[in-house]
Amino acid sequence: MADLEALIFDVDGTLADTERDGHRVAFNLAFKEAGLDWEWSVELYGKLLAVTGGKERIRHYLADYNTAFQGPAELDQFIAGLHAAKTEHYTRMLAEGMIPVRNGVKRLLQEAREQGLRLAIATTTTPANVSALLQHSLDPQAESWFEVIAAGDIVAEKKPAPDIYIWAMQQMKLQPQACMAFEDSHNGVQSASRASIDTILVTTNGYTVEDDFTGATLIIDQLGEPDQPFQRLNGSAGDFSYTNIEMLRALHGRGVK
Ligand code: XBP
Ligand code: MG
Repeated sequence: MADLEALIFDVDGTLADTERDGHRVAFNLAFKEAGLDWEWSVELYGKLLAVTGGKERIRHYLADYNTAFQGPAELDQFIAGLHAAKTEHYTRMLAEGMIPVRNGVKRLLQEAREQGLRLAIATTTTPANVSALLQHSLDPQAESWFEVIAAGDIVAEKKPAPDIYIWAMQQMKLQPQACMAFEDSHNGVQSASRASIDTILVTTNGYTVEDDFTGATLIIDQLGEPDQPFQRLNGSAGDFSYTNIEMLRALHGRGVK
């Protein structure tokens, strides 16, 4: 096995629990502002998450859940406009400090930096959302911690396609064997796995806990902290009770029994 050289992180659901009280709320604000009576409930949004990408998700909603809606002739433009408004709301919410990063995220990233591991992001969300989250929820300088930020429409096919992970690894000139991926969802695990990354750590959240994580190495409920152990849902974490770099190196080399 090649040495572990880089950690590649998903954003939504992984770095922060952004979907239910972040993206969903921002979509609804954008709909209301546009004079639409669409309201994505917590439950409906869970179903819509099957499709990644905000613009793609709106299109999916119209095709499968709101077929009566008579859209304008320029539907792409209409959806892009709604989505741009949603991004404005979402980034404002982040700037107001409404969404913290998940347990263990900041500590693990700091440890990784101290130990010379390379860091990247591979996400479906819009680049402006990543910048706002890193800056406001993690650290004002956090964007500079990541060598590559692969996001949104930079690739044609979003997760579960492998394109975004492949793009990130190409930018870093790294083979998948030297990388480890951090994900929270079925679509994310599929994407990393189809990009040939075979060490995938999943931290679940309310929307994804029932997902099929075939291809993941270890599934836990959170990265955890020394005083807040993770709960292991599948796979082996050995004697580790919170995620640190030592655990990641062991997982990568399959040293955890
Ligand atoms: C995240 C997404 C994104 C966000 C919304 O998936 O699918 O679409 O839900 O962001 P992942 P945008 O965590 O697998 O990257 O509206 O900017 O697309
Ligand atoms: Mg995710």
